[in-house]
Amino acid sequence: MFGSGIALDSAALVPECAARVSSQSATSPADYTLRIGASPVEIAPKRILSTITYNGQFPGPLLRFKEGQQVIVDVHNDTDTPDQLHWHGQFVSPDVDGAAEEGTPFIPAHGKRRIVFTPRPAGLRFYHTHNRAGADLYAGQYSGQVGPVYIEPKHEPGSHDREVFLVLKEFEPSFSQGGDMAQDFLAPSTKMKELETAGESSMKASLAKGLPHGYEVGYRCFTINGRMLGHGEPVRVKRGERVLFHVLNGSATEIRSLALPGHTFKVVALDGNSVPTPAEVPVLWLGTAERISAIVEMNHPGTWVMGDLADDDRGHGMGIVVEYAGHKGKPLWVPPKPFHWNYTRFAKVGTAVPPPDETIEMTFAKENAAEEGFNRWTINGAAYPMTEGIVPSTVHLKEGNRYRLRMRNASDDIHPIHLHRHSFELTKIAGLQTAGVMKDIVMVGGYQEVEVDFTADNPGLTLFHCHQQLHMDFGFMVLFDYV
Ligand SMILES: [Cu+2]
Repeated sequence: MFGSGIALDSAALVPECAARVSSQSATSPADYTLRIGASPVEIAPKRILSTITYNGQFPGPLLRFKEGQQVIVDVHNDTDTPDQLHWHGQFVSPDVDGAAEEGTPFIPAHGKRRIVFTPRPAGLRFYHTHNRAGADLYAGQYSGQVGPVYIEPKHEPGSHDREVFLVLKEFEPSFSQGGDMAQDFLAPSTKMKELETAGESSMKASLAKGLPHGYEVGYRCFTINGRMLGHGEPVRVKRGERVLFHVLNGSATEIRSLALPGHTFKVVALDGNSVPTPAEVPVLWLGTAERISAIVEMNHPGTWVMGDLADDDRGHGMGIVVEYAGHKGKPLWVPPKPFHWNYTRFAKVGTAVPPPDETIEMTFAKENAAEEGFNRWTINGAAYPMTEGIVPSTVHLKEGNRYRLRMRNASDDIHPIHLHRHSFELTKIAGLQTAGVMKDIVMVGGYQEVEVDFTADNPGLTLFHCHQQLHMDFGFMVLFDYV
């Protein structure tokens, strides 16, 4: 389904042809223009905050591309800070991908960069800043620099009446010590004893030395499509309609849930990739940067709150009203029955994956409050250096080989783990074998083990990291290269 003749990019063309493409690209008008700049965002009447956005709006504009058809995007940076714009989930070159660690040039402060690439693969992708924020809660993904991308496939399966894009996002962050993140929603729930023992004893030792818990980030306001619950346009539907929701968790740090009382979601794609077994679920769960495409059959007329399961977060705005034609009145929320999120529900049935050419072992660990009160994160004992330049790669790939990443989480946090410029196949989730689900982010549960397989088919520096901003900024990254 991937990597085979979907599109030629300019690098694959013969040299003179490539030169013609790039000279055309230099003079042609851009297909899209994005401007990075400070702007007000009105999340509710008279509730206006100032943040960095794309084109003065939140979320950033929906960019619709056609699979395999080259696009030109001009990015202007009206801020004082050089920026990186990452094309999340796309198979682009390191020069375009938008990660300083891979060597992508910065979009200079008060400058511009023209980006030319061939969008692929089809499906729901997104773009966001890839700047490090560190302790600055106005920077990186704490800002409003998030926008959806939809890459239209060559053949769209037309089993829905219309599409609705939802971008979930928190604002007004602040530091706290200790958090209240949902932990018990993942299935299977199997934990590994040795990971738990390692994590607990390291935490105990740190607290015994008198250190407090490392910083976490909390938020005051919660929005869908930039508006707090009840303050935006409702999703207006008709009975019998089949609405395809494209949901993007644009959070810097949080895991989100979403339910619509009296309705179920038929999940058709995860991270933009069609799943082998579409299945109906009452609740969606999305780690930071995950996307879900799901069809809802509108067969339960009324006025409903589609919102997060956490009462506090929904109460502070994390929801949107769904209103049937002819129905007015106060939107109703009804909590769903307990439900566990299991990626393997959408997997290929009765298939085993072949063994990989090589397995890359990774253990994730937390050094509590080790970095001026922030947790330091390590992969196999090493934290990624917090420097601006490129540091040497520590994982070396051979083109064409199939790799298995065996990820062992020796911390109690859930980590949404992301691989740039490639998709991976989920092959084992907390002890359960699986196949066929293609993603670019996977939540690795506390003290759990997850395995994903990928083919090294896109040469160049490739960043692997936890997508939780506070984790990636404090060591939770590693760079792959091709040898
Ligand atoms: Cu993490």
